[in-house]
Parts: sequence; structure tokens; C-alpha cells
Amino acid sequence: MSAKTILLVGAPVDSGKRGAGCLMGPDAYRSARLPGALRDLGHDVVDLGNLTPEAVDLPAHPHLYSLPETVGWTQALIREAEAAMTRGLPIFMGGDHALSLGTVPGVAAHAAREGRPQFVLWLDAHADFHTLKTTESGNLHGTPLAYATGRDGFEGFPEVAAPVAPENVCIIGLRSVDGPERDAIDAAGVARADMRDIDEDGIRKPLAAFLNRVAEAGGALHVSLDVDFLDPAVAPAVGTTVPGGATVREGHLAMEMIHDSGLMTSLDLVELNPMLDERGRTAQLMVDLAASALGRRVFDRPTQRML
Ligand code: 6HN
Ligand code: MN
Ligand code: MN
Ligand code: MN
Repeated sequence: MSAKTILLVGAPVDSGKRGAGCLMGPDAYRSARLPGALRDLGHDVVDLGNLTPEAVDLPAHPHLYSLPETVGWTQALIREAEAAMTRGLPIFMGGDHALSLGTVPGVAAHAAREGRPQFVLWLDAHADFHTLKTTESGNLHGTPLAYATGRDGFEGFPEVAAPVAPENVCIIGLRSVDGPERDAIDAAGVARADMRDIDEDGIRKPLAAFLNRVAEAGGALHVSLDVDFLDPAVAPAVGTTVPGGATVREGHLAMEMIHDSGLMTSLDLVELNPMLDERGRTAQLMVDLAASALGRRVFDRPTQRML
């Protein structure tokens, strides 16, 4: 296992949807010993503390919830993510999924500077592929993948410097997709595996296919792990639970494969709402999954089977 410099970036974004509580996420990860778990694996861990949003001069929007604050977070996180990439592997401790409006464009700008294609693995019950024009809820945590891939319709947000190619995105865990998202994902050529695909073929198959593509392209890999990727029975601390999600073992296998691939360059842990947790079990599971992605295992494997 190769030791890495891991930068913990607290991103207590709570503006991406109406129900409050994700602002406590970063401290829940610290309390559940994320730094210690990563140090136990031999990594050098630097906790950069919690970020704050930039001040922006935008009026409130009648339909889009907390638009000015979310633009402020986006600006702050683009800068922080691009800077962190020059120092090590950042883990963005959320915060709701609106934080990826900043982290993905930020890490992609770094990859573009290095001349590498950016890939994104989105582990989520949802597609988060709305634009400001198509979102029915007005909740901006449902928009980051559309923004990061350079879709039109993000007035008020900064121009995305290095949009991620939609075919370099893979969403796994889907089971709640809105009509406009469904059409746009397929038109754009985003790779996807819904829960039926996972039921029929297992999680290994679509993930291995995607990781092989990243490896062949020499790409950088950003992983965005939404708590609601997991089944609510094992991960209750999220406002947007959808039944029929990934099991604990499916989550770990995905993370173990990501580790074995050696490809992950940045990670978001998003949507944890400690207000909704039961004795910290969701925070603990997310910490354990992050540890698997960074090398925790029961035994070494004799060979690294990718396909
Ligand atoms: N998430 N598609 C729904 C909406 O409000 O646009 C749900 C979004 C969920 C957001 O998973 O981070
Ligand atoms: Mn780099
Ligand atoms: Mn999400
Ligand atoms: Mn989700």
C-alpha cells in the first residue's frame, strides 16, 4: 500500500436543500475518527478545518433555494479544491451534495492543467443532473453533475473552466431519477448502473468496466459518495432516503475496488445529516467506507482482478 498525503477539507454546506443538518457533517466525521482511521492505514493526514462560503452579491431567487449562498460555496470550493490537488488527495467532508458544484470543477481544473482527463464516479440514488431550469424542487444539491459537465442553464454561477466530458462520468446506485434528468443523462452519454443492474450483475461489473476506462485513459478519478447510495436501513442519516439501496458489502466492495485500482485522486463524502442519525451509525459507516477506499482490507489479494 502506498502512503498518501490526505487533506481533510470540511465543507459544511447546508444550502443545497431545505432540511438543515448537513452543516454538522464534518464534525461528525471527525468524531467518528476519520483522521485516525486514515492514519492507522499509514497515511499522512492533514485536517484543513472548515471552509466558509465567499460573499456574493446576488438577489435571492423565487424558485431556487439559497442560490446566493450556494454560489458563494461554489466559488470557495472551486478555489480550495484546485489548490488542494497540488498538495495531496483531498477528502471533502460534507455538507450536502451542492458542495460538488465546487469540488468537481475545482479538481477538473487541476487535471486539465496536468493534461489529464478527469473522470467522475457518482455513487448515489439520484442523478443530480438537473439544471437551474429543470429542477422542480429548486434544491441545488440536485444539480452538480449537470454543472460540472458544462450543461447550459447555470446563470449566476461561475463559468466552468474545464467541464468534465459526460462520457467520463459513471453514476452507480440509481433508483430515483426525474424525467428531465433521464433524458439528459442518456443524451449526454453518461455511463450508469441502476439498482436493477446491480441486482442482476453485481456492482463489480459496471465499476470494473469504468475503472478500466479511467486506467486506459490515464485519467484522474474523483469519487462522490452520497449517503443515500446506501440502503436507508443501514444508512438512515440522510434527508433523501430511497429504499432499495446498496448494502454494506456492496459499498465496501466498491471502495475496495477503487483502492485496488490506485486511481482515486479526490473524494467527496456528502449528504450526511447527523440530526437524522441513530447513535452515529451512518457517520461510522461512511468513515469505514472511506477507510476501505484508502486501503483497509481483511487480507491482501493475491492478484488484482479488475474484470
Ligand atoms: N442528492 N431529484 C431530486 C431533486 O430535488 O432534484 C432529488 C435530488 C437529490 C440530491 O442526491 O444529492
Ligand atoms: Mn495532480
Ligand atoms: Mn446526490
Ligand atoms: Mn442522492
